[in-house]
This record gives sequence, structure tokens and C-alpha cells, in this order.
Amino acid sequence: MPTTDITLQERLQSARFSAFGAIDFWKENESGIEGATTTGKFKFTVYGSGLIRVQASRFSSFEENPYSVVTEPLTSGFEITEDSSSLQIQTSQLRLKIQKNNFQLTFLKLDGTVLNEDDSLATGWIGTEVNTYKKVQANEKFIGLGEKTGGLNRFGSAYTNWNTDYFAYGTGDDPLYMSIPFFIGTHAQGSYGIFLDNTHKSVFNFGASTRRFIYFGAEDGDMDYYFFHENSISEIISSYTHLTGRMEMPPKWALGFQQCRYSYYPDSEIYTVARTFRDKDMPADVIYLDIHHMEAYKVFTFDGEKFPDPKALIAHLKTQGFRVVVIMDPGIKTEKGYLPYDEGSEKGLFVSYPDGAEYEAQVWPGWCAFPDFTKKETRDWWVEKMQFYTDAGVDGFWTDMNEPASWGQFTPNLIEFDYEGQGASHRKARNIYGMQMARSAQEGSAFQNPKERPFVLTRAGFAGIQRHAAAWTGDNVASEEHMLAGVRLVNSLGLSGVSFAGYDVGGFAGEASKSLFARWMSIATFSPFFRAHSMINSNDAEPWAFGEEVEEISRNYMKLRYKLLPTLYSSFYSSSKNGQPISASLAVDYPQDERIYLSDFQNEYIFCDRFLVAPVESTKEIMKVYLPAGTWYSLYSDEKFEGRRTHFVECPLNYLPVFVKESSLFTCQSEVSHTAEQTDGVLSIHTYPGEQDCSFIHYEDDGLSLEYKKGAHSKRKLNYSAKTKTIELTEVDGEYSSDFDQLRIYFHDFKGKEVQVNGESVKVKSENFAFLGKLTEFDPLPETSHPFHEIQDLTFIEIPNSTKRITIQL
Ligand code: NBV
Repeated sequence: MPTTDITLQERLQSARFSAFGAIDFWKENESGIEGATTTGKFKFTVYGSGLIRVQASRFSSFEENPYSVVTEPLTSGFEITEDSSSLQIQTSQLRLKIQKNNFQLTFLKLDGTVLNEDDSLATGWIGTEVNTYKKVQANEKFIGLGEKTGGLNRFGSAYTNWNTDYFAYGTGDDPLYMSIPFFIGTHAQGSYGIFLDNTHKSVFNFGASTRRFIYFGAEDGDMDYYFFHENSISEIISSYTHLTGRMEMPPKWALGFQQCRYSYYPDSEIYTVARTFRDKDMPADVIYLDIHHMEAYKVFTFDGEKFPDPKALIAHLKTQGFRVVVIMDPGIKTEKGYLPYDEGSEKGLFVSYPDGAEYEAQVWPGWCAFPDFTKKETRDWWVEKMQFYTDAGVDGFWTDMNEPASWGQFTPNLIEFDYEGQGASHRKARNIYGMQMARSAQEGSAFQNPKERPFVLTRAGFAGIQRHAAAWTGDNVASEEHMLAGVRLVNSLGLSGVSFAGYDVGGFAGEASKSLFARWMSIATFSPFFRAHSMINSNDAEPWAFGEEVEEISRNYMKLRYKLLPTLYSSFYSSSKNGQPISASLAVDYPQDERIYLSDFQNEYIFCDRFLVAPVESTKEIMKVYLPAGTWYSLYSDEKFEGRRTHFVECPLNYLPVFVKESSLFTCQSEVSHTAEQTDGVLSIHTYPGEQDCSFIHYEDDGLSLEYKKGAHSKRKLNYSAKTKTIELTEVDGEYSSDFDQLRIYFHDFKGKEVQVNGESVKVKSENFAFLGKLTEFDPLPETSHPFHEIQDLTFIEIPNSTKRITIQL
């Protein structure tokens, strides 16, 4: 019978690789080309002069992910041509050649050099699984792919994208909590990015168990990817974050030190922790309420015994300059009479089995239902529910367990989600679920507290998550290896659009040694998100819990973090505009320097565009650092180091190796105990000479409201000209009146006696200057003493701040 034959044929076909096939038909459309091969439909869409989308489907329509991409295609600026064997799309930056007989794609620069080329197997299906196979270019490196463990260069490894709750993961384990199917390839001919816009479980194999090709693909759905080409890695990241959106400017307090614990309770413990920060003169801004704040772990409740008056607690913390962030887990206890459950159930807001029955799984509260955050009604309802917390004065929201996690860690795939009305099984919806929960939290915060900027911290996410939340790397472990792996995770997130990211300082699981905690604090000072956290039933892990020496080292670095706030805040501002990582792997600026990928050096990164941070185990006192091209200054001593070579540098526990790029400018303020505390009104500008010009946008606003969007900011460029040796502060743009009425301008590596300020000569003063304080010598023996670095006779001038242009001639 014919039907049986067809079925058999299909079955045999789905058991093997089936190529997408030769092009049968094609036509031009508004933004590119569409057509069909022998097995399906395809479309090429131009999104930018360096950005083309590739879609291939086995069906008569294409699948759309409604969550990640926020821009529209172009309708001009490209040309389409055809010859006997191929079709070509050319923009002002990129040429795509499509081979007609096998759908093999080649992306070229306009000079004809190949950026990226399909293997002849090109694209095809194995059952529902779709993959694209690509050739590897000579010496090609692969970087990014979001929250992935492993080395900076991902060549030789394979990764799965499937949001996973993974307590105490190993530093080579995969997958973790968040999936961002975007990577960057870089080789001598140039760099490109590929974003696979498919929310199903996907695999990126960069040459594990094969040397013929690399490939990427998904368990189901279309082959749907965006190909980016720009002249630099940072422009590729810009283009990716233009496509998928950028972080909103967070409240300034979210850049301060944050203290977490699973869990602080009862409320008296929180009062004590907050007071201890102030008593011990350790700057901090945030305290977290983890799951024990709830009654029987039920979201939108407070445990009446442990927290009898949350409003009073939070109000009191505010008077001390603390903000409170509360955890929200998605699981809603399926208990009749518990309002969130009753409401959600009645309105049909929970994910369900295909027969309509509510899906239940066990999490902290016991059996739970799961809000369907892929449905607008559910998000709107969650937004309303959050009033419970904002009424109590809560300022920030932490979405945890949103992979979603449940006991057993194996959600059945038949569970159904709304997926914006499209309908989707768990296979397609899982990876997007956490991002939609974070989005709901952001919308809830914005709605309930409309005068302030939201702060949301999320564990799970997908491409575009940076629009809604900051990310942290989940349940890490108190080990040296994990500390360094966390740096790579954050740098990889930065390559993938998530610039506001961090790890649990001290390690969530296990017990940090004294030295490990101290080192971790110093490294995290140079992390966009700076939070200490630890697991239930572990030793105390606040920065004072490891003895006096660690306390002093921690305090020193916490204070440095707050002194650097003007630079950090300005970098956040720039990142919200251009999507650049705040913690940037050296691969961003030096992709062709082979040495940065070596295991000894792959953890080094550039923080805020000017500090080279060399993370190192706490057990080492001397380390080998590789410095890329240029001249570098030790942050602490101004000692000069030549780039393009390795150096052995000392790294005692109280000094993490940090270098400042030549031709740099950055800004500092006086010590404060929290971000909203008034400074002494002096903005310090540190200037370093060098062979290149440089510029830095100094940005200020009220740090909290949305008024900056209406012009209530103060923004000026600080320019350094290498040739004329001038430093220029451009006229201030915006209506916010600066927090600083004085400028103190430091001239590193400059021994002159006077400088010209707007043509008038000003005498230069000098002082011995230290970015970090001297440690108390607890032990009188000289061999146990701690080194102390000062910059000798650092020259500076002090002038009044003004909104007008200021020019300083060295
Ligand atoms: O809510 C408790 C913890 C939280 O502290 C941690 O940061 C999350 O990653 N949460 C996971 C649940 C279970 C941890 C074993």
C-alpha cells in the first residue's frame, strides 16, 4: 500500500542524515532572498551591512522565537546576483555566496577572503535534529557561547544548551543554568559571530571527536542563525547586542558590594549583619533575603515568626544605606487556600499536561505548579503579585530555580507552554522560561516602583537576557579552580552580551579557606556584579568571618571598589549604550595574539576598558603574567612593564596583580560606606601617558530614577592626545548637576613642575599615593609582614570643576 511505503521511506530517511538539498526555486524579497530546496524552504534576510540571517526549514513556514531579537531587517543597502552555480548577496561589508547544488554557504569579505564556509554537507536533518556543518579556518579560535565552563578557546570541545540546575558543578561540566547560543570565530582573515536563534536544546561542537568540521544545531525546529561580521570583536558584540538588546542602566546601588546567605534569619540576624558592615567600616549596599524569609517556602509570603515586621526591618536597613533584594522561585505550592495558587489555577496561568491538567513537580514548598511565564497573562499577574514585596519596601528581585528546577531534575517533555500563543512543548520552551521569569520580575519592579530603576538578578536565561537582568553563575564551589573558572564564565558572558554578571564570592558550596576568600574578594572587586554568598549549614562567610588579616584585605578591596565607582558607573553607562563587556577577555582587544589563549593566561581580562586584571590562586605568591601589546603600569606602584611578553610578578594575598593600560584615564571618588553616601565632592582623574590617544566618557546621574532618560545626566568626554600631550575635558552634556565641585587630576609617570590649564600655568603638587591601605602587622616578625606599595611623588593639580571645557597641557 502506498501509505505504508511513504511511512517506511520517511522512517528510513529520519534514521539517517538528510541534506537540505539543491535549490529548486528562489526569488528576491524586500530584505533578501527566499526560496525552496528539494526538501524545504529557505530565506536569507539582511539585518545590517554586516549581519545576515539564514533560515532553513523542512516545513512551509518558518518558526519564530518571539523573545530574543528586537530589531528589524533592512530593506535596502544590498545587492543580489546570480550565476550558473550560485546566488550572492552583497552588502557594503559582506558577501554571502550560496551554492545552488547543495546549499553550501560561504561568507566572504569584499576583498574575497573567506570568513566562514560550510562544509559540503552544509545543512541537513537527522530526524527532527537540524545541523549546519562548517569548515575550520587555519588557526581559528572560537570564543563566547555564554555561561560555559572550559577554556577561553573552545576549539576541541562540544557544548549543550539546555538550562540546568547544577548544584556544585565541576569546572568542566556542561550544561549550566543559562544558554546563549552565540559564539565568535576569529582567525587571520577576520572575525565573525554566529547566533543560533532556536530555543530547543542545541549543541555546538567545535571539533570534539571529529576533525572534518565544527557544527551547531538543535534537536528540533529550523536552522535559523544570524551571521555577523565586523572589523573587531567589540563591534561584533555591539552588533549582537543591537540585535538582541542591551542592559538597562541599573540603579547605582547594584554596583556596590552585596551580601547574601542561604539564609539570613530571623530578622535580628539581618540587623546584626547590616550593623557589622557599618561598625567595621566595610562599604556595602545590599542584603539578600533567601528562601527562609518565606512561610513554608511559599513565594509572596513572609514567615511571621522569623520576620514579624519586614516593613520595619527594610525601612531600618534603608536608614543605614542598605537595599534589600528578595529571592523569588517560580514553584507555587499547590495548596488550596494559598491565594497565588488559587488565582493562578483559576485563571489557567500554570503550565500543564497536554490534557489540560496542571503539571506538578516538587521543589522547596513541596508539590508545586509552575507559572507559565511564556504567557502574557501570567507575566501580568506576576507583576501584580510583586506588590506584596514592594509594599514591604523590597528594592530588588532575584529569580532563582528558573531553569525551571525541580527534584529529580527531569521535566517531562510533553508539558505545554503558551510561547506567546504559538504553543510549545517543554523541549522548545525550557531554555526561554527563566528569561521570561526575569522579564516578569523586571516588569513587576518597574510597575510597582515606577520611580526607580529595576534590579533583577537571574540564574537562568537565554539570548537577550541582558535586557532584563544581571546574571550570576549559580552554585559554584569554594575552590581555587572555581574562583578562576568563575572569571572565565563572566568573561564569556561578557562576550555574549551579558555585561552585568558575577559569581558567588567565597564559593556557594563548601568552605573557603582564609586565603581563598581574601583573594576572591580582590578579584571580584573587578567584577561587574560583586556579591558574597554561601550555602546553608556552612561556616559564616561574611568578609569579617575569616580573621583580621582577611578582614583588612577585604576592606581594602571593598573600599577600592567604591573609590572606583565613577569609572565603574561610567562603564555601565557605556555598556548600556554599546553592549561592550565590562569584564572583557583579552580576546576582545587582542584576538590574534596566540598567547592570550594559553591556559596560563586565558583568565586575564580588561576591566572597565583600562585595567588588566590577572586573577591568580591564593596559594601563589609569584605568578607569570602575559601583557599584550603596549606599555602597562602596575596599579599599585606605577612600575612600568613592556607588553608582548611575560613577566613574573609578585602576588601576595594583599595585592592582586592589576595593571593600567598606557594612555588611560579613569576617575575615582573619596571613600563612602555605600553608593548613595555623599562623597567629599572631589573627583580624582588619574591620567597615564602613552603612545596612543584615548578617551573616556565620564557619566553621572542620580543613580536611581529614570530621569536620566529625560536628560538629567552629566556626561563629558575626557580625551588624551598622545601627540600634543593634552588632556581635554569636554563641555558637560546634560542637565544633572555634577556630584563633584572639585577636580584633582593625577599625572602618573609625569615629573613636570607645572601644567597649563586653559592656557594659565598651574603649579603641580605631589604626594605619595596608595590605592590600597597598609595592613596592620598583627605579627611582629618581619618575615610575616605584608608588602605595602605607594606611588612615590605622584604629581597632581586641584582645580574647580566646571561644566565648561577644560584643557590641560602637560
Ligand atoms: O535559595 C537557596 C539557593 C540559593 O541560595 C542559591 O544561590 C541558588 O543558586 N538555591 C540555589 C536553591 C538550592 C541550593 C542548594
